This record gives sequence, C-alpha cells and structure tokens, in this order.
Amino acid sequence: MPFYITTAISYVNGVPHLGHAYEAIATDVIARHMRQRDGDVFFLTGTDEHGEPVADAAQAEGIDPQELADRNAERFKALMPLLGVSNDFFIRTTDPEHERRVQEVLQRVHDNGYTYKGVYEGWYCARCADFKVENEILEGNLCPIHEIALELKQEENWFFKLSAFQERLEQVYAEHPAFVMPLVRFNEARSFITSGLQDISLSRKHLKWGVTVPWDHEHVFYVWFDALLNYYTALGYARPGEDLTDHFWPANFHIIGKDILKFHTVFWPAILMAADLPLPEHVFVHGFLLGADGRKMSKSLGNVLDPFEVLEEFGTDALRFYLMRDVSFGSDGTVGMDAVTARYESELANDYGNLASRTIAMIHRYRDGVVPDVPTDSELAREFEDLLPELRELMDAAEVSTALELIWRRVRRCNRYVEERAPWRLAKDPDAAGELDRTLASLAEAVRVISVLVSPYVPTSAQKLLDVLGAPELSLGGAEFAPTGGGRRVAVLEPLFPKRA
Ligand code: ME8
Repeated sequence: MPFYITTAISYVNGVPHLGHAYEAIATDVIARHMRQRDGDVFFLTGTDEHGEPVADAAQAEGIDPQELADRNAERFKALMPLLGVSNDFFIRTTDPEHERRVQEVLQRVHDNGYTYKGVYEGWYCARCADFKVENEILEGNLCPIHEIALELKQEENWFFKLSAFQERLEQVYAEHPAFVMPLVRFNEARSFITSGLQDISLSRKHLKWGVTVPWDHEHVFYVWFDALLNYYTALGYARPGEDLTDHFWPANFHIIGKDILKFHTVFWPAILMAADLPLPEHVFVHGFLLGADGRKMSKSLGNVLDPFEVLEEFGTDALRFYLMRDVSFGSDGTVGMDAVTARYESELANDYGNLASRTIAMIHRYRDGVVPDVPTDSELAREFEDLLPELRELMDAAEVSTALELIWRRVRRCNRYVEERAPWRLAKDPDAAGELDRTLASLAEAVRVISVLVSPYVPTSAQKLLDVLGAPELSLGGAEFAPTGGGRRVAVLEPLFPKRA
C-alpha cells in the first residue's frame, strides 16, 4: 500500500531550531516504521520560501530574497541527514516545477468559480503573513501567536471563497472523526468552522516575492496557498522522469505544529475541494517544545535547547530518542540538557545498552559466541505477544511516544528477566546447562525483536546491534518472537551508548 507522509515546510527567514528537528524526527519515525511494514513510502519535507516574512528578512539584511532563501534552505536540507531523517525528497517552494504546478492548480480553482476580486480590510500580522479574524485577536489588537501589534490593512486582492465550503467542511468533520488528530485539535478545527467561515485573501498586489497569479500578473499568490500546495506539487517532479501524483495522492499524514492548525485543517481541505482534488487522510497536530522553565524557548531567556549541541554531545540516536520519549506527541513539553542527560544515562545506556551488552557478552562467555539453538522461553515470548499489533495500531494514529513506551516496558521486563534468571549462577551449575541455553537464546531473541521495533527511533544503534546479532533484517514481518534461538554466531559489540567523560 502506498503511504505518503509530510512535515510542514520551514520558513527560510530563520535558521533551523529544535522545533523543526522535532517535527522532522517524529515524521521520520512513522515513515521508517511504515517502511518496515514493507510499505511503499514517500516522505516529504522542505522549505517555504516566498511571502512577506522572507522578503522582510532579506530586506533587513540588504540582500535579495532568493539569496536568503538559498542560504537558509541549504541549512535545513543539511540538517536532515544529521538527524537521521530519511526523507525521499526535499521541496523548495522556489523550485520552478512547484511554481508551475501551483499556477495550474489555482487556475483550476479560478476556473471553477471560487475566486473574485475585492478589497480586503483586516488586522494583519506580518510575522504570520496572515489576516486575523475577530475571535483570534488578543486584547489590544495583538497577534495571538507573536503577541505583536496587528496592522489594519486595506488591499485590493483576489479572494478565495472559503465560505462556499462551510457545509462541505462540516460534512468532512462529521464523516471523518480521524481527519484531525488528536481529538482536542479536531474539536478546535471543527469549532473554527462552525463559528462561520469568511472568505480569505488569495493574492497580494504589492508583493513581488511569490508565485505570479496566472490570470492577473499584477498579483502574486498569498504565501500560504503556494506553501500548502507543496504537498501536492512535489509528487509531480520529486523523481525525475516520473509523476508520482496518482500513486501517492492523497497524503496519509500531514504532521504539523499547533500554530498552523487553521491553515491545514480548514483552508487546505477547502482549496483541495475547490480544485477537485481528494483530501488527505489525517492531519496530526503536535505540541510545542518549551524551555525547561516552561516558557517559549528564546535566546534572551537563555532556555534554548540547541539541537546541534545535543547532536555533538550525545549523537543522533540520543536526540531522536530523547525527543520522542520525553515529550508526549500531541502535547506541549519542556526540554533541557539535564533531561537529555538523564534519559541518555538511565534509559539508553542503562536499560537498552546494558541489556544488549550483557546479553552479547554472556553469549560469548558461556557459549563461545553462538546463540544456543534451543526453544526460547514461552513465558518471555508471551510478553511480546500483543506488542506488534498494538504498535501497528498506535503508529496508524501517529502515536509515536506511546508506541515507544510500550517497547520500553519490554526492555525493562528483559532486564528483570536477566536478574531473575541470573545466568552467571546457572553457569556455575553443570546441571543447569539446558536452562542457561534457554535463557541466552531467549535474551538474544528479545534483544533482536526489541531492536527491530525500536529501530525507527534509534536507527543507527538498532542496526548496529542487529548486525552484531547476525540478524540484520528490519522488516516487521520478522519481528515475531521466534520459538528457537537459531544458532547464529554473534560478533563483538562496542558500547552503543558510551559513558560520557
Ligand atoms: O509554520 N516546537 O514554518 P515554521 C514544536 N512555513 N514545533 C515547532 C516549534 C516548537 N517550538 N516551532 C515551530 C511554518 N514548530 C510554515 C509552514 S506548511 C505548508 C507551512 C513547527 O518554520 C511548526 O509548528 O514557522 C511547524 O509545524 C514547523 O515547525 C515549521 O514552522
């Protein structure tokens, strides 16, 4: 089954921060899991390069917007491999193929009669590049996101008839309770719709930095229309010489943060309907990462967790694990270096790393490096019985942190198993040789299954361990707890999560 998943595309008026890394990693975890199901996966990320925020930032630096976009897009693109993110394509909204397709789709919206010219007057936030409707505006005419003063702006614009989709959107929400996840965000989106939709600006006249409106060359498209369409246009040119649109559209998941809910859960489905295109299956809305003090991360507060610092000190897998483990996906969460250290030491090094190194070391010490080919312990196997179907169900709902918790319970269970069985005692008793065989075979199998399941989170360490176990296969089809040890030879394991100086 084709599976198509996307992140939001990042603004190039700034440089990558932990929030971007978080979203890319979470999306990557789902993409990797779906590939393990032998799924035909396409994973898209990229940069959002047009619009006023970018034009303004470039002007402030005295450079051309394209120059700023080129410089920062490169930083976002280079970050992905550092995070272990396995995206299939990186879209830039200044790609000429994207721009052409935006024009094509929005021309269809125009031809279908969902546009008109008018004068827009409203409260505008230049940082959001968005007009705010009455019920969003904070007291004192402040932007609800940036808390900066909104400007009253009047402009001749092309309008998109969002109001024409009131009933159809209500119907989508009535018929597809999993269209937006988690539920609290579904309710938020639905109440935005039921409170009454107003038409929105489709174009800007005084801005040059954007995609030209094909039926009125004095205008460029409002950046959000151009940006949202990336999810659709990318499929047309991501693989040279191929058009993947029919194969992968509609998307299975858009993963986004809570500040851009309205665009993805209200505007986006309406645009697609106006262009006669099918709607994505799910929009998953994650929370915000906050400084360890619970406040928005900001340089002036000194509470910023820098992804590059964590990568340097702990490595890619540790950053990925930390973010997926410490912040419940869908909720806000506080992050800080102390918490990274604590998770690294207590869970990666002690729980998983230790289980792996003890298991491999004992197989070397007591059985010359060969996993005994004897039946595994059915009691331990039972602990894994429901895990795979549970994980599938959770991943189908993008529940990446709950899924990791279920895997971790097994890691802990296996460490208890080592203590209970005490192989070092069995090894001293010649009559217990069979029991020692069974214990080691069961532990090797448990470590293998855990590593397959946890590999989307810590891909490098899990693969290393699977290679050492002589069982490199990642497919979920092979993640059932095997009834026998299998007689494989294991290699030597270097510490997966070394003690830090
Ligand atoms: O919104 N914690 O771009 P962006 C978690 N270009 N997630 C965060 C975050 C934080 N502290 N800060 C940002 C845009 N994000 C648009 C998207 S999509 C067609 C266009 C998330 O660079 C944010 O919620 O401001 C969004 O999903 C993503 O990072 C990109 O944010």
